[in-house]
Amino acid sequence: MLLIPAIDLKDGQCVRLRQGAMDDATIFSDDPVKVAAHWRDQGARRLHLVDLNGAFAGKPKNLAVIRDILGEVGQDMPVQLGGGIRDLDTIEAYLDMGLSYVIIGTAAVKTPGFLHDACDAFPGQVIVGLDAKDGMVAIDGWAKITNHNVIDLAKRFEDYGVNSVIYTDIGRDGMMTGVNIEATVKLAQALTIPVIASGGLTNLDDIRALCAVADEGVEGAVTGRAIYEGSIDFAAAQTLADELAG
Ligand code: AMZ
Repeated sequence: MLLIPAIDLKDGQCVRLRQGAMDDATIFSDDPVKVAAHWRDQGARRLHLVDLNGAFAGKPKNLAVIRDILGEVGQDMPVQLGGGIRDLDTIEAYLDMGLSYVIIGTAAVKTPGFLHDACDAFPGQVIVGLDAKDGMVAIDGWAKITNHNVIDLAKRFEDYGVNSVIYTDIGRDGMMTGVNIEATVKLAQALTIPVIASGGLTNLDDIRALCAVADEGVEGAVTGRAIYEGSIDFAAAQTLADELAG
């Protein structure tokens, strides 16, 4: 079980939102490069980046700091990034900068042909981000809820050759109310590709619950507020996950 620390970028700073609301941001650091190095030093084996301004704008908005983060840690661990990725040139530019995986959310829903092309052009490097409220997929920085069901969409995308799906329960994101294990497992069971859980991870009980369903196809979990507020010690949590897997 891969525990993936998140750095959500808003105006160049490392923040956490609650349920995706931009006007409810807690600033954790104005030096995201230092934060990335910290998680590397804590033993992270992958890093999750979100360009929040980019997700709302539909194009990259935190390029300078993303470039700096990749320069600092891109050689040490794979980095995945989502937010505002809508065309092949942007993907290519990010991968050239040292990014390992792109996360595509809105564009996967609005222009599935683009997702298909991206999977063909960059095999193994495209992750789909499906962010859902009550099982329905949200787009455009979660400002819009579509009438697409998560499982139906994910099943369509797995045939394109996407690497994995990151499933975020928006209602739990940043709320410290626990991971939605049931919905995550249901999705993983419906798919042949791995699912990464996101949203709500709070304490070691979440880690234990996730490890118990790893065999269903739950490959990892993104953690944000818990590691910044200290309800989880990142290194201890990854160690526990490794012990439970071993
Ligand atoms: O918190 C939010 N409002 C938010 C967020 N964290 N909105 C989008 N995102 C993330 C998704 C995914 O990783 O979880 O941005 C990525 C998708 O971006 P896009 O631009 O492809 O929909």
